[in-house]
Amino acid sequence: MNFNEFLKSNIVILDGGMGTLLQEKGLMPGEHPERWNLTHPETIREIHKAYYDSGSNVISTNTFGANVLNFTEEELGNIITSAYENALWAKNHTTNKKEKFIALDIGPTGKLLKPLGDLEFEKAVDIFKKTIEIGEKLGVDLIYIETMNDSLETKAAVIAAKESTTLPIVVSNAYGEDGKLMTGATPEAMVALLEGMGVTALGANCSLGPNGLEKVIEKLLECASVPVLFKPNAGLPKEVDGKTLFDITPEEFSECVISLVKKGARLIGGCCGTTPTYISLLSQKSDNLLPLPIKKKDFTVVSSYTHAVYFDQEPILIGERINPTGKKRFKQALLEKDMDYILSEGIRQEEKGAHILDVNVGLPEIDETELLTKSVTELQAVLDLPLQIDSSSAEAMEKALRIYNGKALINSVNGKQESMEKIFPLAKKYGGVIIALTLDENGIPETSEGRIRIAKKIIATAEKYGIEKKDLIFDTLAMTVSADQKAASHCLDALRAIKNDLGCHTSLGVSNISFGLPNRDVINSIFFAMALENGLSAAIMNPHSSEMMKTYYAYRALRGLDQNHADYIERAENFATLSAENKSIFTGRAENDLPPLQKAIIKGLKEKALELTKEKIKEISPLDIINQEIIPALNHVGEGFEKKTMYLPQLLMSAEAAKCAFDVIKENKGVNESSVKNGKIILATVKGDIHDIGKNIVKLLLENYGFAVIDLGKDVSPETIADVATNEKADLVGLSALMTTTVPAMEESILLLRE
Ligand code: THG
Repeated sequence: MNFNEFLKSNIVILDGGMGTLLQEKGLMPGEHPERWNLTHPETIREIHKAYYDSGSNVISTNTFGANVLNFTEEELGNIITSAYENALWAKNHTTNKKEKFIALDIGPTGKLLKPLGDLEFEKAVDIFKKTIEIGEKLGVDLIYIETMNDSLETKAAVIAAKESTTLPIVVSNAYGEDGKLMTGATPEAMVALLEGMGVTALGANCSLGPNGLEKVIEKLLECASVPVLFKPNAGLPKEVDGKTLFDITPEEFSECVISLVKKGARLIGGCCGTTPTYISLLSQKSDNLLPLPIKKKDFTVVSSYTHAVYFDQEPILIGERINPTGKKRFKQALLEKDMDYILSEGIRQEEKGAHILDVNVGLPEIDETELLTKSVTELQAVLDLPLQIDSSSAEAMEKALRIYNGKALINSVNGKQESMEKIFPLAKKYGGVIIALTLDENGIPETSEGRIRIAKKIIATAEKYGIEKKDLIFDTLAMTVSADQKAASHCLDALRAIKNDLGCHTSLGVSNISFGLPNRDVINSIFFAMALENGLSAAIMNPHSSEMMKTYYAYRALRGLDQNHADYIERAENFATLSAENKSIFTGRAENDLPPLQKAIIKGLKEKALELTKEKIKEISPLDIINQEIIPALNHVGEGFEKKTMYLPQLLMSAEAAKCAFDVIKENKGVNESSVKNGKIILATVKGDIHDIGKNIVKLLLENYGFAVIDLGKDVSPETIADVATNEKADLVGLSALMTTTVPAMEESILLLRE
């Protein structure tokens, strides 16, 4: 039986922790656990066998950090080969008579991807590919991508797997105390992204222990249509007498995990700190349980790197402003690659209440692929709305969908064979909800019947590509009424029919309806209301139009979508002043009361921060800029981070923008370095660990707050740390590590420092 068949009707028992067991067997601080596949094969075999013996159906190879960042390609081949052989030995020697599988284990690279860190997306894909290709050739049964704490890196790993194998892909993320990934994704966002890419199963591992992850698993079960995995730690690691201990007993552990199996979790096991005893109890307790059926959910959902947007509850506003049509200034910005202009256009629409942003940067004279990719990346660095990628170039569309951090809206496919052949494979590979225009080789049918016929054809063709109806949103084409009196009626009739008869979601480029007429806002907003009444799910519109926003809030109030009319009442006072063409956030104070430089830093706009600092430095002293602008802005972001209204990516982008401001100040000879230094701090990732994300973030922030930071890098020996700390007379030493196996190296460094 293959893994997919087994998964269909069974609760799947995974294995438990590897690292903690290796420490007990003598893995030294700083030693790579993966190397033990070669140097201590018997130990690895015995651990795998112990897990199979205790009832595991799936064991994961000892390859968590087996990638080209940690090992040379030659070493890597040997390590993965022996890791597989060790797993296979255990499979052949266990007393366990159940179905058994071997998963190729893939852990995170330990680096942050651009723009947050310095790892290129495609480089990350290549790193994962090298490992997966070796595993695939050896004959593993599935790919297990685990402990991923960033959505973009997760996506890179899944792309690598999809491009190197047809094996089942199981993905597990590490969620924090706030129920989100380190870089901000909610469980709903991860389900959207991963299901969009067609993974076999998804879930959560590591982190806080079983109870801390309960809510995450419940959320995953609520929105996922694929089996859900649960593989928590035995609590959090503690260092006692040179031993790493975990505080949750096998009894408590299995009780919690089993309670979630009863709610629908299908693949269960343990992570750090769990042993064969834990797995044995899990296995026994699940033996007499029947798996709950996996229920298909019918959600139409897109996501950003932080959150999912569902199309079922409320009308969705898609901002239309990132589009050169009819906008001279925007065209100029595209030609000059003026990213700040494009980003500001995005931020302003977000502030006006758009839920999704359409991104169209197509001009005949530019390299659209390059500019679209760049725009998508940079927009996602400064705002967290899902994007609708709008391009007629298949190449640009593919590149943008590939690096998009989430599940995108795709604008658009139509009923032409050529269009469907181009777009559907992209949506299948990268995920996405597709806007489908009801036109084909014969143009736009006049009647609503004609448009519905095309919609049916699109649904049927999509199905052949494995794309479900729920991932299509139909656009029945708003054409200007100034050219055809009946244009609005035909469009709305078709819209209503598609919503009611085909049960599909709908979208319109509302503002098209008024091209060529005066006072377009009036026509647009009334048409918007008519469309909403006829079943419009989403509108591509101008969020700066007060008429449109009034219509939106009034519609929600009238249709009972606005509890106690709270949103309507909150804005009612301002409806008069919601001017159509508001001032730029940088010149006026239309948006809020923050000064421009602070705002630029908070929003993470580097160029803007640089420019504004250059201007400011002519007016006030460098120290005043730091104290009155930069530090308050950083504090603002820091508070948002604490309150969980802002996430790591925003914090990092702000820190980068602040750095740009500091660079200007440093260049200005008025300040000497020491006048802004608060103290000297040494940072290092401890021996044996290459995961330096945390360290790098702390460094950036400390530098911005005026500390002198000496960064010793990663995989640093206790001796080096102690030497530099003494020689440099440091005020403080900061140590970082990710893996449980490096906890002892942390302790060793601290002991030597104390000495
Ligand atoms: N369906 C889908 N996608 C679409 C459309 C659609 N994308 C493009 C368009 N139609 C929706 N977007 C816009 C963007 C701008 C305008 C109208 C629709 C617009 N611009 C003013 C002009 O051209 O005169 C310029 C405004 C300004 O200068 O500020 O009206 O139907 N799937």
